[in-house]
Amino acid sequence: MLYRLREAGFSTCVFETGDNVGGTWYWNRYPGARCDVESIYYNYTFSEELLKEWTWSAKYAEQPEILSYINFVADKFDLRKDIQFKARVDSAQFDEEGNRWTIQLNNGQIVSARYFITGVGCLSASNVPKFKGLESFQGEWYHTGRWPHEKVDFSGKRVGIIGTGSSGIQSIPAIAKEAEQLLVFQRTPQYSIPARNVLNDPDYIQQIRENYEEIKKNMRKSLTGIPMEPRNRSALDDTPEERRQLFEAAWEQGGLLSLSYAYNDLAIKPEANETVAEFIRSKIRRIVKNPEVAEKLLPSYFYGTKRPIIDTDYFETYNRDNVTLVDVKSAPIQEIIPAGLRTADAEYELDIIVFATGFDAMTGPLFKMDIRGREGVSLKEKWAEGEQTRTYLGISTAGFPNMFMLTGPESPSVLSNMMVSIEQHVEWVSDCINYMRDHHKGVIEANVEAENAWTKHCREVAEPTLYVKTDSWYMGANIEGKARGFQIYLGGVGPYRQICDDVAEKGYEGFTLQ
Ligand code: N01
Repeated sequence: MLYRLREAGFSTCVFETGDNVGGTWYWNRYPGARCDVESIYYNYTFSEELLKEWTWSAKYAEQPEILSYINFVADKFDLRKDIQFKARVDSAQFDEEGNRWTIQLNNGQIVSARYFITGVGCLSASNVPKFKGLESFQGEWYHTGRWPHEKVDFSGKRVGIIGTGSSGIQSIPAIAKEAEQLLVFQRTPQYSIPARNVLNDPDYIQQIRENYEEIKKNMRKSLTGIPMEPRNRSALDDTPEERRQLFEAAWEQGGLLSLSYAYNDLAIKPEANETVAEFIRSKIRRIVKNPEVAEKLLPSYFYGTKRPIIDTDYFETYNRDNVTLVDVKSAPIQEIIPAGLRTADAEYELDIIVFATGFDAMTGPLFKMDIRGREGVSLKEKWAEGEQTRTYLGISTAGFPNMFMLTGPESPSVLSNMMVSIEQHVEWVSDCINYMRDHHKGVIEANVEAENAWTKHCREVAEPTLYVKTDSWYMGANIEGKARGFQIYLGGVGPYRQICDDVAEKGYEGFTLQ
């Protein structure tokens, strides 16, 4: 966003809480952290030079490599000179007289800007559950999304990890290799399939570079920002043996979409979904040697309705002697005690607790700032009314003129390759601001009718799917007291881009420009 606005001649300043660039990849430094989108697609595409000059070492890049990439981009375009680090935005208020935003930082600085753009991410407000007694714990504790910069030494330690989402499943095999004992406190068993990570072959990278224009086009028009489409066939049209063979091939291939895309109705029909769910359960039963442990690891929600997880040796890790699975669904964690934690039926001594307990997703990062639009109404108040987010295109919201949310709620964001969705929003927002300048306009605001129609459309797209039947962070269900509702646009990255482009082509239909 900074690069584009600067290129267009706007004076732009970025405020960043951290002391360096990287966002997600700056904060999530836990052992085993890596991206679940293939590195060749998890790129910026705005500069050909970048594509030529950077070579990804592996199919799925690890966190340190992605962070180096982001630093490389920041250096190459000299971005840091317009970024203030260690500067958190506490509040942003729209001033209706001057049509400007007043932005207040935690260091007391106050900034006035015509446009206010949030690039706060969807999964940046880490969630440490409010366990009684945490402050009394005498060991060390960490959240995966706020991992320290120094190496955490697990050797010789009894480590407890709470949570088995993507972060837990990535870190459990890595921590198990170091710790003396690892206790995994699992509430909901998860589906996970092998990533099958490999080093990138130089010939393959060359081939990708030569064909990148085509690849980029396909990424942009795809459903998820990854150039793959679901197989156009119902799981129920194949025989059990045909399905087994197909799932087996997908399992061998590994990766984020191979199983989800094996058939086109896995996210819609419960009976179709059950075929893939049972296939993964059969794999878990086969991999985990202790049948009692295997049984506890069997998931039962609809596959794919939480972010599919890909792993390296996750289920195999339960065959290690130093790893114990503790079911905290049947006996929930009751409190943290000085020596460890207590569940409903036992006490566990721990030196280190790792919270892999996720995030207050989508709205959490926005609500950490006190954002106030017309008449001093806060975003939090606005979205509390009617108990759901309301946006126009997931980019803007009525009553908050000249504010844009990159990958905001009700855009495809986390259901896609974030790089593609981020770039699409950046292009759209910078084109819009350019348009405003070229047409001598100073204020743009979403109309309430357009916003209501978009929000309704988002719900209508999600409603017939199985996503809405699972308690997940997509639904806001992981945060106590948070309103339930599917917070992401499910219509797909390509169709969504078309909708946004059409709005722009029609002179920003659904917005009022003054
Ligand atoms: O968080 P999660 P995450 N007692 O919310 C458990 C992205 N990501 O950080 O399911 C006990 O998925 C909770 O249990 P339950 C990706 O989009 C990407 O792992 O609520 N347990 C669950 O097991 C992902 O989806 C990568 O019953 C409690 C876990 O904590 C998103 O980030 C890597 C609990 C939280 O899982 C979030 O993933 C990592 C309690 N009180 C993350 N509270 C990539 O590969 C929560 N839990 C790019």
